[in-house]
Amino acid sequence: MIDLKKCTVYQIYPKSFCDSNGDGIGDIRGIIGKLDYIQSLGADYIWCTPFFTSPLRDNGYDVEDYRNINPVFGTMEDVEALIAGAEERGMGLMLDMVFNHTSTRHEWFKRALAGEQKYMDYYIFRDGGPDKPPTNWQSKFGGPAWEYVPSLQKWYLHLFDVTQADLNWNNPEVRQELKNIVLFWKSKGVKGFRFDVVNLISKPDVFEDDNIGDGKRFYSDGPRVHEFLKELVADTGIEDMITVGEMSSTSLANCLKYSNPKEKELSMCFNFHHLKVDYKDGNKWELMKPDYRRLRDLFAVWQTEMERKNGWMAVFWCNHDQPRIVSRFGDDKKYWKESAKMLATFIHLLRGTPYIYQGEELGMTNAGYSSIDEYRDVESINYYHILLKKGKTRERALEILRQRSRDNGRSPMQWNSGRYGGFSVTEPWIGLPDNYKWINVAAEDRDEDSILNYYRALVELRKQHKIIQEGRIEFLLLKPEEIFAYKRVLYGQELLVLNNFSGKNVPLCKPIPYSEHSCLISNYNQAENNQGRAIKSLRPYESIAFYGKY
Ligand code: TEU
Ligand code: CA
Repeated sequence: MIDLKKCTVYQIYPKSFCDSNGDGIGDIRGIIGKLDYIQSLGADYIWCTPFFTSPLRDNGYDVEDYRNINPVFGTMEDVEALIAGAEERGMGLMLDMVFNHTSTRHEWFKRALAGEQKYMDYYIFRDGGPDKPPTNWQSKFGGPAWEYVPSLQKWYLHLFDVTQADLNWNNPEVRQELKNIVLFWKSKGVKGFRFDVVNLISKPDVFEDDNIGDGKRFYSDGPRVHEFLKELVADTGIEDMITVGEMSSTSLANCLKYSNPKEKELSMCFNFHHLKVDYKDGNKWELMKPDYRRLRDLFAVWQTEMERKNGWMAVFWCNHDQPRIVSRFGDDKKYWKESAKMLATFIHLLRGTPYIYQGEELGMTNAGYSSIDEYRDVESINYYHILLKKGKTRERALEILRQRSRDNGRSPMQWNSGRYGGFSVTEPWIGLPDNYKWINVAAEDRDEDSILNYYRALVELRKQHKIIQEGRIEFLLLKPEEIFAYKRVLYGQELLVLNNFSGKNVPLCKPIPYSEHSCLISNYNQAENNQGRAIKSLRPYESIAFYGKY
């Protein structure tokens, strides 16, 4: 059985990682060429977002064939070489299983559309006239969650894009098909799985209008979700592999259940509550400054409850759906380096399994696209038009996208200061910011003080210290609220982690004794600490972790 507590996962978005054949699109051979780099970070697992056959309406989250590789990304041989190459370097590959929905180009859906009853039962079709969808639910990408099929005189459910039809998990045949897909990849030597929006798979028995929301309260953590997960895991024998469920609008109580080893569901879950603290009234498309107090409280509650009830968390700031963290909760200008390192320290010393999303380890920033033509993401483009319709000016709508678009996390990986950041020899499918000239792997690799080398140090610390892997967690809700402080405790040892989430000098309510040998890691030179033997305040975005025995 693997020891999750020691592990760090590196996430790759293949389309934007490295282009090996000069078509402007990242591919699997590109990843293979960078395995030494990933190993140099100390990663134990690589989670690759989907590269299966797909029309790429949603960049691969619209799967047409779960057992074949999209030619744009490579071949099955390439994937086998990737698995083997990772293995040689002591890393395991985790694949992304998109099981809530398929592309409408999937064979099953085509046969459903042709009226084959067996396959209609694979999806969620409901009768009704063309004028009124079965419920008023909204798609996560904007617009109604139902699409009418005139030839069948029925509607089908799609919680995401209209080309992503939701599967009917109540049908045992569907569950069997999905288990077979997991078994197929397991037999290829894949070491773990990420399950896409897996808490949405169980829909209610009765479909009713949601008069207070978009419908999510009826299908998030739905009635049979735990049963379905237990069955999937048991019947595919993956309980000892690393598995992570992506949970959309979930609850702490449900995540405790998904991740408690006794339940034999998943190793851990992603939740997104901490990445909504800058949504105004919960709306992603209304800008607001981050509410740091709420951010800190959320971590405090989730971390302590997860420990108390034996759950396990994936801890992370970034992924392919999120803006870049240094631009969001840090400062990507004046305190770029300090804030990127501070945000990293905070996450990597928590209780849980840390995830690093490609480029995060360099302090990559939001992309800064200035025209709608530069965007590629279906959600961003849909919402741009929705925002205009709601009366926002073009400038305002673009400002909102500049901060909120998923494309911020999808600009090409910045490898060097050469043309296109070394990502490709031709113009990439999506643009990259000018800062690739100094924010890139080559430059940071040779700079001892770089964000990249700081991430390497953090990953190594987790491997070295049991207290980081297993220590109990205790949040210190100090004043002011920009100070995020916690302790990890393990048999007479203590690790104290202090982080300043602001660009100001912040006095601590009580001085912390300091000695040089107790400092495990910091983003400032502590020797020049002006306060002598005690820390009385933290500098802008300062982060420091002390280790001691008592
Ligand atoms: O994302 C699920 C999801 O709901 C979001 O993170 C979504 O991008 C956000 O709510 C929009 O505001 C997963 C994948 O990570 C994402 O890339 C896919 O588009 C989505 O599922 C559908 O498969
Ligand atoms: Ca390519």
